[in-house]
Amino acid sequence: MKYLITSALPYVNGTKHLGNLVGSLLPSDIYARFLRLKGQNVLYICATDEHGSPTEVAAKQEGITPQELCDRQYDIQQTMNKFYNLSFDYFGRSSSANNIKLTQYIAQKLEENGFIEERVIKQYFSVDDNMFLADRFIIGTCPYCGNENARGDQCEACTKVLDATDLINPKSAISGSSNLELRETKHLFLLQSKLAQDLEKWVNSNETWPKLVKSIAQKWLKEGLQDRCITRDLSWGVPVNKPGYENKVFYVWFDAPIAYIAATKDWSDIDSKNRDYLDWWSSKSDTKYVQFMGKDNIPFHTITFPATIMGAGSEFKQPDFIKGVNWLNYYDGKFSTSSKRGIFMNQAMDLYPADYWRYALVSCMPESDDSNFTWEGFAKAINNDLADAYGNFVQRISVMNKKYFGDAIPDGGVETDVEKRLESDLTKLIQEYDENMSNIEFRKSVQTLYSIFNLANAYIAEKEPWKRAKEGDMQDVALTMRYAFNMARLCAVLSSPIIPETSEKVYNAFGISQDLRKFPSENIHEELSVLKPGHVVSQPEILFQKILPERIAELKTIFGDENLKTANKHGKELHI
Ligand code: B3M
Ligand code: ZN
Repeated sequence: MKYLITSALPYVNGTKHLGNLVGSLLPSDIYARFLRLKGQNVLYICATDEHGSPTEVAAKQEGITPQELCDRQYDIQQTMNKFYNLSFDYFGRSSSANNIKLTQYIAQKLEENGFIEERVIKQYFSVDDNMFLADRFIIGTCPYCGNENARGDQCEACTKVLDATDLINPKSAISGSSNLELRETKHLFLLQSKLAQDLEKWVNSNETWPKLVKSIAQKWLKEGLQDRCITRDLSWGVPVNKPGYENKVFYVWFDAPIAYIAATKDWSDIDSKNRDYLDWWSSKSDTKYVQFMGKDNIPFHTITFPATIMGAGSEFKQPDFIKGVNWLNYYDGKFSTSSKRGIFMNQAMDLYPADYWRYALVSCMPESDDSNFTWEGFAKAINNDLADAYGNFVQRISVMNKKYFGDAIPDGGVETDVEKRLESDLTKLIQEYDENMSNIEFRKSVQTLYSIFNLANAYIAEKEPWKRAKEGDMQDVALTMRYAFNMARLCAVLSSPIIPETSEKVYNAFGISQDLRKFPSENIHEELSVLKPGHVVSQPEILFQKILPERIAELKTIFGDENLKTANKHGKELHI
């Protein structure tokens, strides 16, 4: 069996915030790294999501072409991917030639199979902007609550879902012009209603999906599947391959998930390694396909994309597991790209190393419910878990060993009950960690990891090598040091999916070669004697710097804090 992993594709509309990182990019990376550590065959794919009216409008506002905007944003995203150590096998673009071809191919299959219908609808055309406006680009007065700035798809004040035609005094959000005309325009509709039964069967057959994911999918099914308009009057997007549709493109949510497949094809096309994307994507392949995303993306991945694949003839894989993540809030208010609230991936880059963010974000990952990012929580994760428990352990044993034995791991000593207990405690914890990681429950995984760090410290505390040294029992000190370094190796290996850069530092300082960087076997006794007497070790740099109270106060002034609570009450994320 092999694993195909995809992360929801980041939009190119502005810089991503930590909520985007925690929702899909980070968990997918951790899972990919964990599986590789276990020796699994993994293909980890992502891409930028480039199409849609927000891109077209943003480019227009900047006076550049959508292509130029996407090129720039792609580079920015790649810089961030590199900084945060996101280990994609391939990071593509939804605007790639392969995606255009594949999207058109799938649309054609849908049509051949009778799942596409042409319908004429009425839509606002902005005469001054010279374009049809997507619902969210129309603002006006909400007919329900009187909010004068309601958007055509939803009123933020009363949260009612709207049609643009519901708005009183509608105007263009782009130019402010109220010179709007309701014009007739024809579009292609995906007949999801015809697929409802098959979809329901498929959703219900997936017994291992997380509750959140299944309940969102079932809610949509229960409300009755609407046929979906899959084309738009825009010029930036995948051209519609049908006469009469020359000025239209496919809707961004139609082509974006297809880009998972197309990016895999891009990857297989890169060199002459004889790869075939269908080895991973064919519905007949032995791939286990796992998707990662924020909760707002769940309907598209459990209903509309699966419907697309089914209607087109089911030649491609459907996901086996969908990891949906709730909202990460910033002091109880939403992170938001559009309202520039919270911490952005590029700001975070300038503040702390990637591993600080990775670890702290997993510690507050909104897995079972929405959760909060606070600077206090961030500092606690770094100070307690990383600096005190892990970093300090690694430093202490290096310093002690140097003092008592020089540059190499010492020989001597006989195992005592303390070592036996360490082995059995560690065996249990590693099993628990393996289980949590395999079940894609990362918050629990990090708690287990912290227990493993603590176990290492407790071992040293119990053995008191400094006392034994004073008493002249250097044999036992040697034994303790040997166990401690082996414990440190295991800490580095086990934590590597979460904090890979730190593991690299420990590997380098302790001379841990590639073949010793694998997930431990069940024989923990053996695992604790991998680094043998005579193995040369050096002292690593300080692994983590503590975050002091003054600094927390400073960060709270820069980024805001709980005062945001009230200000953000209506601050709903704009999902464009
Ligand atoms: N770009 C939404 C998002 O970034 C969207 C995901 C597409 S996945 C095919 O939240
Ligand atoms: Zn309203």
